[in-house]
Amino acid sequence: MRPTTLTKFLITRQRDGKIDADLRLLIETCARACKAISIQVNKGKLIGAGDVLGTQNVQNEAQKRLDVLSNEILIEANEWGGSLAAVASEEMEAPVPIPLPHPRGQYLLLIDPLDGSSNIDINISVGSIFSVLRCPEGVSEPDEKAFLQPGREQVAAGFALYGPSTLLLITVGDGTHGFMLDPYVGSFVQTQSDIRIPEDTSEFAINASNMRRWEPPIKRYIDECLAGQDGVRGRDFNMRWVASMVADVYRVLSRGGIFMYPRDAKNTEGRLRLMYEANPMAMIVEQAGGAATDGNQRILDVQPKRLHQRIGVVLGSKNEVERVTSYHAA
Ligand code: AFP
Repeated sequence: MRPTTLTKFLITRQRDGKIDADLRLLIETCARACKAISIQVNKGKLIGAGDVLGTQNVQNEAQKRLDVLSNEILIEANEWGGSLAAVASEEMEAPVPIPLPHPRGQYLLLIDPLDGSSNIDINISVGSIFSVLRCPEGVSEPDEKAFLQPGREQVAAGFALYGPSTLLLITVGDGTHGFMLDPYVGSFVQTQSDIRIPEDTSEFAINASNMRRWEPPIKRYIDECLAGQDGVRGRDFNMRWVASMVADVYRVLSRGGIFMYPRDAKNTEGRLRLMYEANPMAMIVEQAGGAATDGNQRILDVQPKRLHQRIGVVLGSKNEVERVTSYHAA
């Protein structure tokens, strides 16, 4: 049987009434932009992808050429289609309403155009993350306030992973599905259907250099993992940390695991951004049978206060996330 392409996958969901034509076009446009970004990622030092440009983003982080290029590619790809009312990005302080003469649509797009920037110049996988919300009724000039919706309001979420293969993981609310770019044809072909994250795991992902800053429940959980079979867990654990959320989350989707970037004494809100990192990843993980909290509460229930606010993240295999959450409640 011929493989299912992303277009066929989306047309099928449109026919089933799960998505409308505007959302289908929006997802396809993001996927096409990710193909273009993938090509730039692969050019690496040939285009100075990791060169610092001397500018800073709203997070006061030095912008690299690929950060800016990826943002431009995603913005330009999405501004003329008519699906969107506005776009918000990690790389831009304020949301950008779709400019006239382009028609505006009913959706809001939030992007982390290049996740894992610290890995660009060492040739380690990076990615792009996107989240889709509905523009509130009657809002003709969407500003930051229009975007401040809890993650449970997302109608779609996805990320691209620019690794040995270029992958696209998406959900429109009926499971999480994986696609791989066939570079010979130029299409995303479905390779994973209705991904299920194992509820148990013996693999954790955390930046252990922050250990001295962790809150007690996190310290307790990691100490127990490190104690292995000699401790209360009765089994040994493995550790991974890529420093690209997209790569760590894809590993969790593929074989289970728990990914943690908790708030700590230095990053008291957390390091990861709620609106365009934690929320889309939380939807993707929950749709695959996993769980995602900030240590205390479900990430998708958090009411955002600011577009670029940060949050602690504990996500992945359901039983392990619930254990960490129970330690916070103890
Ligand atoms: P950059 O895009 O600035 O490299 O940040 C990546 C990220 O937001 C997320 O993808 C990683 O999991 C996390 O930060 C890595 O943070 P550390 O560099 O502190 O380990």
